[in-house]
Amino acid sequence: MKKFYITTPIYYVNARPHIGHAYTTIACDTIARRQRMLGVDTYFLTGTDEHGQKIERAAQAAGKSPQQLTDEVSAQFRALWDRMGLTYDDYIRTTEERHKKSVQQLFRTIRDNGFIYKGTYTGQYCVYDELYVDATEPGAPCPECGRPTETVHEENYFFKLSAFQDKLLRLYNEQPDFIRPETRRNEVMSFVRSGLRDLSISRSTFSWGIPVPDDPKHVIYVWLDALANYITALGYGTADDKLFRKYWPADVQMIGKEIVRFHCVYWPAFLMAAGIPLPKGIVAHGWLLFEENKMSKSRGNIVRAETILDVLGNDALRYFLLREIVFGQDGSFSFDALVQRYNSDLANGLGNLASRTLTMIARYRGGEVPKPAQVEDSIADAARKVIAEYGAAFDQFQFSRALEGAWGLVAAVDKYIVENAPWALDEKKDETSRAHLGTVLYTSAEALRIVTALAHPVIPEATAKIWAQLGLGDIKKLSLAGLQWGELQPGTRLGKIEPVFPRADKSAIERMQTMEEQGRTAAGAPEPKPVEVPKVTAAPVTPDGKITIDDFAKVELRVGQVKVAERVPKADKLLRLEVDLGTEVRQVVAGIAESYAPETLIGRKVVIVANLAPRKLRGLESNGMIVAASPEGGKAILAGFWEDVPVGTRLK
Ligand code: ME8
Repeated sequence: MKKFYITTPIYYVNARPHIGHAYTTIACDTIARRQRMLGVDTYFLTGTDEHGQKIERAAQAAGKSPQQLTDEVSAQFRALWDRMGLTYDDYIRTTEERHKKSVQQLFRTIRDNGFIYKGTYTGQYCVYDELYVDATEPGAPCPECGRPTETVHEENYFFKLSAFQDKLLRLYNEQPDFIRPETRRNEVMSFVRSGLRDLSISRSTFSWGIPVPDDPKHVIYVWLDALANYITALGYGTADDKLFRKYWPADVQMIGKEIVRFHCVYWPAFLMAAGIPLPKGIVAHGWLLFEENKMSKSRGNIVRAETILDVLGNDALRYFLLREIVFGQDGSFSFDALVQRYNSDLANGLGNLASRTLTMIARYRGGEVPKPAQVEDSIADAARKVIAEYGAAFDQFQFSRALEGAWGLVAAVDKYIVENAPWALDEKKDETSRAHLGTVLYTSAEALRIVTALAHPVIPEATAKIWAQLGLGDIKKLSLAGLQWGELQPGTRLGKIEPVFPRADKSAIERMQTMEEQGRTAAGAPEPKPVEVPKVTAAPVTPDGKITIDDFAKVELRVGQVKVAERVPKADKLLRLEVDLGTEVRQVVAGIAESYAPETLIGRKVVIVANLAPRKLRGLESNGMIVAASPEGGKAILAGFWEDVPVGTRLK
């Protein structure tokens, strides 16, 4: 039996899931479902990435232990995937014992094969991307995210990445499908051609990670730890490795485009060094944008899947993401577009075709599929073409094209029904009209069956209902392998007819927008944090992790006086302030609305981080940050002075 192994990235647990994560996971789920329907022995893996400095710091900031934070957020991801009915076969957490042991085994194997040595790393590191950055300047911006890098000076274990430059280039040349799409492949090839340096693969200045075997002062670099999940989940390097032997190498490893380098350079190099076969292909999709930016927890411009599930349901989210976005490219999300697509393709499209076809069979033929007098070649040929092209497009990850084709058939049948006017045929009562009516009803029902079967991996809930309404029983039993025109048996008795996609009105958009606004400001939400201690951690560090006085001096703290304070509409926690700094009046957006009524702040002297890069919160530009104590679980308390102090005075 053919096997198929598909993986998603494992998601960081520093914030809750959003529809960007759902996008990758839904795409993989859809592919996995289709493979299973084709009779292929399929294994689908997802999970969470729980180690590293970024998670350790997120836990600190949340006043939790790293384990506590990771347990909570990993469970949130999993609960959401379960609510969405995602059919993953295993959910790996990198803090699990099985993973740790297996990663250590991988490390040992690479070391025994001579690709690991000890050295000293001095250079820049981006904690946000957990990336060693090729820059010499302390605080140099990360080339990936633009955040200031931190200087790391540590004794580390190094991986001989430089030994793999030629082998990797050979791989990309000999196996062009190793990286898809082509644009990503070209980027990776030029990166590798420009030369590969050895890679530090351990850290020793924090402890939230997997200890290096035989040298537990070091923890394994989080990307080596994380990438290994794809094989540790299968039991690699343990006594029980039957899944590894059965399913590895992976057939498809799906990722977002920002983590291509890790998956297409480091990952195959680690595997080559360990003598493990390489995955057949890494597939990188584009970004989901919201309000013109990449949707991301750090920007705070996220949309939660739960909102869409509550208002329009699971299938609406799945269909929208796969139909609207050209896979591989960036695509914008908006509630307007979601509702429009839902109404046009699901409510008025498939939903309407199902209800009119089934209702007519119920009304004109007592709920029994009639025998057609002839095969309607125009529709049958169109259906055959769709079946062939749908599979081919799917295999190329062109979900949007596949669905467009299938919905082309929906439109063709709609037109066919209108042109043949079954309601008029029913009125005529003569034998020819009766036979013709049988043909029209059968043809419509058979086309509906085919679209339903093809669309099942994408919109599993509604298609299961339509399938049962067509009298075909449990769609899970359907094999896609032999799907062809004419299999619908005349005489099949329909099931109970119920609408599957009720039309959404304008209020759906408003409801979702309001839910998102509330969700963003609700407890536990990753509210953009205008109230926090200055990010001195982002400044360069000395070898023992302390910053120098020069580094602290980079943070410009000044006394300001609040001139204007008002609530930000629909944001429970935010206030918009105008703060006089002596030389200018600045707009600052601060998350202190729960602690202070706006009117109590007018005239108050506060501490402002004056040289913070501007950022937007709820569309308002915030030029600086107000300093406050943020007690765990409590409300923010503004820093202030007992004595009077002139506006604009610098704190140092
Ligand atoms: O990078 N648009 O985890 P992560 C599309 N732990 N996809 C998006 C997206 C968006 N706006 N935002 C997130 C990590 N994603 C590492 C991976 S793998 C060994 C370790 C999806 O939580 C997309 O798949 O930052 C992206 O690659 C992934 O989530 C990043 O999730």
